[in-house]
Amino acid sequence: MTTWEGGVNAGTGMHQIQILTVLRQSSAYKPVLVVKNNLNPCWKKFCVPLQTFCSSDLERPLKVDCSDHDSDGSHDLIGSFTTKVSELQKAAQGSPVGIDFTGSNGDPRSPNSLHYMSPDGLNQYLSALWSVGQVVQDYDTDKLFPAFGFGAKLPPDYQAAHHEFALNFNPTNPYCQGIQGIVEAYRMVLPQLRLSGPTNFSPIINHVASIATGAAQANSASQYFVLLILTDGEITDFDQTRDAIVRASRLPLSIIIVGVGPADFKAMELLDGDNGVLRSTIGETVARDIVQFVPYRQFKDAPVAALAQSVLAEVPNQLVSYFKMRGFEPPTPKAAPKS
Ligand SMILES: [Ca+2]
Ligand SMILES: [Ca+2]
Ligand SMILES: [Mg+2]
Repeated sequence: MTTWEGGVNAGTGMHQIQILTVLRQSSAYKPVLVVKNNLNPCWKKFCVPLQTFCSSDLERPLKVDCSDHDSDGSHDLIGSFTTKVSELQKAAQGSPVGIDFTGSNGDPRSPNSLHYMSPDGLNQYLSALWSVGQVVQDYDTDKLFPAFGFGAKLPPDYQAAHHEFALNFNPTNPYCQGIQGIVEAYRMVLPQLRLSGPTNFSPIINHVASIATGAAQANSASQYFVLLILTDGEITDFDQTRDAIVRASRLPLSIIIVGVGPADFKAMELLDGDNGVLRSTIGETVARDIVQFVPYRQFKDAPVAALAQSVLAEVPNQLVSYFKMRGFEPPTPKAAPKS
């Protein structure tokens, strides 16, 4: 609401100012947030059912007005903007998670599969997701994670493999509540999937990159995305993936790749770029390193702190390098109120 400060007749002390925010629903205005007698309002969170908010249409244009409230009803418009729920969802994007459901992981019904569910309700993917997810979750404020699978054929027709499907089978709202929510979605859909191939990373990277592009164009330093990919590491589209990473290296984005199982992770180490700068297929180098690779098997029986250290070994520096590249001050954590 940057328009607010310049627009309001602030500081005259002539009258008490009320700020009224309204949302337009069809032709009717309905005040949803009111902050009284405050020139520097802090809006409270509010909940409205999607049906009321936008008739459950995520693409429906919404107009948000901010007005100075006058008791005679002639509210003065201070500023406004239009948006839609799909945009708001992007703005609120948590850390996206991608899970590898390709055939190289083994048939989930076979005990050799990385997706084989043991009688205690766990498998290698879930163990890795739980452990790494706890680490990442602590850094996410709203704990809403859009979760995707890739490389499986889906019901009802089981035709082509999908390279990015909502893990909860709800493409309009792929968000899961916490790591627990991702685990629940995983358990629900796993028996319905047919593992397939090829093993493509680039579609999900490009999707998250497009969201990060939108955030970067907003020209504010407030948003940074961390894409978490869990995979057995046997990538098919290595060239498209490195091209996607080189393109994404100018965006507010980091990628943490967690290697599940015992596979050869050479390709993942190349993407990580610790032993040599990653280049695109035409030889362009990354603008900055945005990938961290974590071989989960090395941390399976280690203390959580060791895993956390590895998972977060590079992200803080990657974040700082982004803000430096853009000439922004990195966001500093709010100081705790002095007691
Ligand atoms: Ca790296
Ligand atoms: Ca690394
Ligand atoms: Mg595979």
